[in-house]
Amino acid sequence: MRKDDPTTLSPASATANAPKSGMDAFWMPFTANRQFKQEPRLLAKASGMHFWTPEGREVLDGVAGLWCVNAGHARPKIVKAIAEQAQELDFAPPFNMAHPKAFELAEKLVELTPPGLNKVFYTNSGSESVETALKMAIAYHRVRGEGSRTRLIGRERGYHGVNFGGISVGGIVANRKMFGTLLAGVDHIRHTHDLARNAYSRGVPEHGAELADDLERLVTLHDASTIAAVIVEPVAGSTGVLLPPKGYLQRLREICDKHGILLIFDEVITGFGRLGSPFAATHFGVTPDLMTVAKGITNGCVPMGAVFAKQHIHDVFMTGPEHLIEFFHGYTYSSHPLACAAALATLETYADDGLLTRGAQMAPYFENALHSLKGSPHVIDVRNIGLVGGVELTPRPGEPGKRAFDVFLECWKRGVMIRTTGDTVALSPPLIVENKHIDQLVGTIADVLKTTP
Ligand code: PXG
Ligand code: PLP
Repeated sequence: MRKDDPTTLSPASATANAPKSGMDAFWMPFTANRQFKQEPRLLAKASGMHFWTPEGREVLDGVAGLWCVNAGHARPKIVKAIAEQAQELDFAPPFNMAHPKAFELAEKLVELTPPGLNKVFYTNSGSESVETALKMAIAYHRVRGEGSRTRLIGRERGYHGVNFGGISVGGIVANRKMFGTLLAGVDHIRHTHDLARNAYSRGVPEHGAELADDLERLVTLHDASTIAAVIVEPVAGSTGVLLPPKGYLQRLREICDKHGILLIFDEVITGFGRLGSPFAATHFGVTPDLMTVAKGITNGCVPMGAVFAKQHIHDVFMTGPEHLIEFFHGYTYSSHPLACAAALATLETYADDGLLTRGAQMAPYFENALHSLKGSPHVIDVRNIGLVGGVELTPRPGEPGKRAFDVFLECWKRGVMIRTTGDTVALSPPLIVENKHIDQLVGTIADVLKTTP
């Protein structure tokens, strides 16, 4: 009998407490299902900075839902737009047909993106945006006669969603190891996390721009003529909030230019104001060739994602007979009317409240509050930029992630929702956050750390 053969293991229900009734059928994503179903954490209502449980307990949202509800919950313009759109046009096929709001939204979006990124391809999630961008990159080289450029380069610790392309270029071991051989022809540059040199940096760390030169190593290994694109998160979120060292992204851009490699920024988290600028590309003054977004594009209300492409990438596809499809790719729900309506209202809400730059105003207070956790039990680093924070804890010996998860559970009990990844606490409050919310968020974490073994 093989120990790892699942058919030889006893069913969970025989060994663990049974799930609460009515909770059996739903296999939850990225969740410790058995733990959750014994002690469920349910949300029934949300408004502004808060959730409420079915019992009516108020919970402060320290993570904008899941890095997406940037304007806060239940914003009236967005709610109204979705309701009206459902009445007016519930669905329109996106292939060889369209509806006006898809065009209106694209025009508005490209007013916000860095100059040059002026074509929009719609998807329904960050994961789909990543697959779309990777396919675009490979196809781009092929249509311009460099079909040998098929290799994709990601970065260790990167998160690019959960589909096969995304986990292949991604660098989070747990998301990859269960899923076989993944995509062929992928390699990774080194991650940039360096506690020894950069712990407790405020904003971007001083040391590590030279880590971008790792791309030169891969160019030497594989030859530039085989490489289509490099994809990175400008600020890595999911892996535990890792900021780019000063000058790193500029250097990556230079190396890509030198070798004709496309640079893809995955801005699923950093897009739409998270860093205090509309996009990370704006923030760092580095323009990628392709940029993926999702989450904040609709304030999390309706699933939607998008890929922004430079004009010349789009244009090389626009050859051949005019009646033929130029790019064989798209989703049933690309440019869904409800998503477009939600996104248009979201952009209006961001503009009304100045939210795409409000993070920059709030950042100093947020930074000081977060760094007050230096010296709290278990804390080994604090990282921050705009309205993103990471607080790294020492793992308990032999139990990676458990200490941070216990902090998460205790914060939830005390009315504050945080997010943990490994042993890092990640914070990304809605961009409408006020000082008092920051005090509550950080104060609760500080208290919880004092009593967490
Ligand atoms: N790229 C990046 C950079 C992301 O952060 C995705 C792609 C995938 O998006 P979808 O919409 O397919 O989930 C993401 C999503 C976390 C966490 O705990 C972060 C994400 C998703 C789930 C959990 O930090 N980011
Ligand atoms: N699987 C089947 C059998 C389909 O017919 C389709 C779409 O028509 C898909 C998958 C893809 O679905 P979506 O376009 O929603 O990604």
